[in-house]
Amino acid sequence: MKDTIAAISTALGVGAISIIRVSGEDAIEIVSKIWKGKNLKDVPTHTIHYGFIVSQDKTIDEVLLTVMKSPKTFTKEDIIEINSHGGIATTNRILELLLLHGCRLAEPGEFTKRAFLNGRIDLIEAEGVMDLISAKTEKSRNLAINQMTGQVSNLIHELRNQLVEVISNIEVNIDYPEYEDIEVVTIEKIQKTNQYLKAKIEEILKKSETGSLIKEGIKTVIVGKPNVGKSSLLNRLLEEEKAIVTDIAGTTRDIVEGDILLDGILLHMIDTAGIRKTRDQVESIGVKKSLEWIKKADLVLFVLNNEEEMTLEEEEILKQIGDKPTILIINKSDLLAKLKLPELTFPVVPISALKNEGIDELKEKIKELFHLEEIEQSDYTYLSSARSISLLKKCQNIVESIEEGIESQVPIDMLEIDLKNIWNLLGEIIGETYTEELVDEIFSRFCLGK
Ligand SMILES: Nc1nc2c(ncn2[C@@H]2O[C@H](COP(=O)(O)OP(=O)(O)O)[C@@H](O)[C@H]2O)c(=O)[nH]1
Ligand SMILES: [Mg+2]
Repeated sequence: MKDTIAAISTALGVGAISIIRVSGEDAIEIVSKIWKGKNLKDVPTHTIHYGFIVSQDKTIDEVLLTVMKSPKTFTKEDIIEINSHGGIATTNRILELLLLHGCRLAEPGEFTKRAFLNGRIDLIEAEGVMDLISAKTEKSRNLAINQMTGQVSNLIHELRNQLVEVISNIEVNIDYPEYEDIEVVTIEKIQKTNQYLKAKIEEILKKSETGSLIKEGIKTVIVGKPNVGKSSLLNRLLEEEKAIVTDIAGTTRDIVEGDILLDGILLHMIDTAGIRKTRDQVESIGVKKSLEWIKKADLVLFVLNNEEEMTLEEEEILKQIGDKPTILIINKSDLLAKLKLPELTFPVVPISALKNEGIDELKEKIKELFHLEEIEQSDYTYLSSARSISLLKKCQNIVESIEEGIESQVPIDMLEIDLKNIWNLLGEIIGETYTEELVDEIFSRFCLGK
């Protein structure tokens, strides 16, 4: 980790300002080689300076330079940020000069990775940084900022604090086995802590579903046979002419996608019609393909045509949807009804995409299905990464086995092993213990320069 790294931290393109970031032991020394202005070694930390980036006495750019000296910096290393003029040529030239004088090009997320490895932030907070950058909605921004600033980590710390207490109690018990009543007291303590863990973990996991919803949005597929009005519906939902509506069956060729916000939650919609490629398949609904899409979705909008009877393909798909959240949309309700619905448990919403009727009712039904109105405005402390959720689920399993263990009078030192396992798994969530592969995997998903 001795390398001094450099990267462009702003989006590369034409813009007023670019920021090139340098971090590492030699940051000040390397930047000094291409800098004309105050001596950077002498300036106080966290100060900003006016000067020039130069190469062999030629001026490359007029810049402002921020000097942040170790250890109170994002990476805990010396950091210099060069605010240059924007634009591809200048920005790249400055980066090039830095690399020429001894910097290494940073890997994606390497600044944040150093912040983590140097103990400045934990793994949940690092994931929060990434989520904040990729947040598309106000709700997901809220979620990310709470994660980044440690509120979510605190949930884990609280659980661990309870564990420490009971584990140390067991240690005492093992050290002084001659006090018989200590054993009874210890079992009681374990039981109490375990009940606490059980309730808390359950609560966090339940809330985490909301967290994923806020973070990932609802992936929605619009399925149905050609000409039922899928593209028309998507247009209505998007309130723009994005999907091309046509009265020749199956002529929508492209996968048409679009996002809308429902109560601040992103609904990402895909008109699956574009997946049918060959002309002779036009009349078929593509049972297999549709089911593949349905499998990947969080929500299925199944569109039927009010003025036609159901086809075998449609019945087949409905049979196989299972418990996937689904809304049956009876479109063309402005026309004479010929459709006969079999007994079904799915909610049904009649609409007319043509006349723009029933669209609000559909939105309401979606909100109801995902309990969107129940998402609390004030509390955005949710565990939201798949990684941490799966670790917490492992904790939940162990908690259950401890519960059984107490009942079947398993020796205390066996219970202690389980408690310590929970402690370790919780440690993995915040990144107290980690493998190199995991860390590489997490940070490789970051942007360059972050
Ligand atoms: N009468 C009526 N026609 C509709 C309605 N929705 C769509 N259509 C018409 O049905 C045809 C097929 O619509 P389209 O959205 O392209 O269907 P898709 O093949 O499922 O994407 C077009 O001519 C639309 O104008 C509706 O609610 N009522
Ligand atoms: Mg279409």
